[in-house]
Amino acid sequence: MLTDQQRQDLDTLGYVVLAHFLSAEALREVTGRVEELYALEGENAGFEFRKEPGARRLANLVDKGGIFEKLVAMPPVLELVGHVLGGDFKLSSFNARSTDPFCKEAQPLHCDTGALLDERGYSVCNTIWLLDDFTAQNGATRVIPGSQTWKQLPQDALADPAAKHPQEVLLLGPAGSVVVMNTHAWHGGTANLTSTHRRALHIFYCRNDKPQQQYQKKLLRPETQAHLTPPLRQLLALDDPLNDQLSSVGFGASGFLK
Ligand SMILES: O=C(O)CCC(=O)C(=O)O
Repeated sequence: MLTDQQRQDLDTLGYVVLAHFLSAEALREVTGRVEELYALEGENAGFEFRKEPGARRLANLVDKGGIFEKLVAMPPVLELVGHVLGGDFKLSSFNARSTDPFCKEAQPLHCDTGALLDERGYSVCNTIWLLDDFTAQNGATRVIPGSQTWKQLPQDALADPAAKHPQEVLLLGPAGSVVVMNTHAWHGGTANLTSTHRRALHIFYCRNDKPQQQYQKKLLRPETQAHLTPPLRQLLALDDPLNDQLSSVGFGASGFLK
């Protein structure tokens, strides 16, 4: 059950931090699989979505391990996402992002998929799963609290969206925590001043009337699709004709944002 404080934080700040959400064992399993995938995929890692200078990326994670199928459908997280998006949402994409050691560049502030609050309300909500402690030195995500209501994109409002912003707050917390964030709020990764990677998962949800950032039906192998439970098929919009129409056109037949 959502607490009043969580509701209020999502409504006013735009985010909630669930500290130590994953057990130590689950965190080890997830981190182990993520490192295995970085090693296996090598130069190709992230190709289903995009590559990014200064960071390692993985994409299409529902297809890459049973542990990830569990993470997309965690009831306490879905309840918080549902508070932002209403009852009517689906998985948009599932990625990993790991800021490189000594990566000097902060990401520009952005809203996910460039989406603005519309007449139906909010349409995008991301969840950031901390696989390492997020500290003030290692590239923690920054967010401008309250900016989810501004109906303006940072690239249109700021001379330099990559510059430090006077209202920015760093999302800090121990490994195993999850941040649920209304990603109409301006946010982005920051520079990593340390000698180790800063690793995270991004499980991203969107309202059902929007295209998926990664078209699950196209990206998931048939053998993965065959064993998914009906609730998971629904969350991934595998049997939703509206999603087929939106996602194959919205982000291209290959299923990822160009
Ligand atoms: O990994 C992070 O700290 C945030 C990344 C992000 O916002 C993005 O890649 O769109």
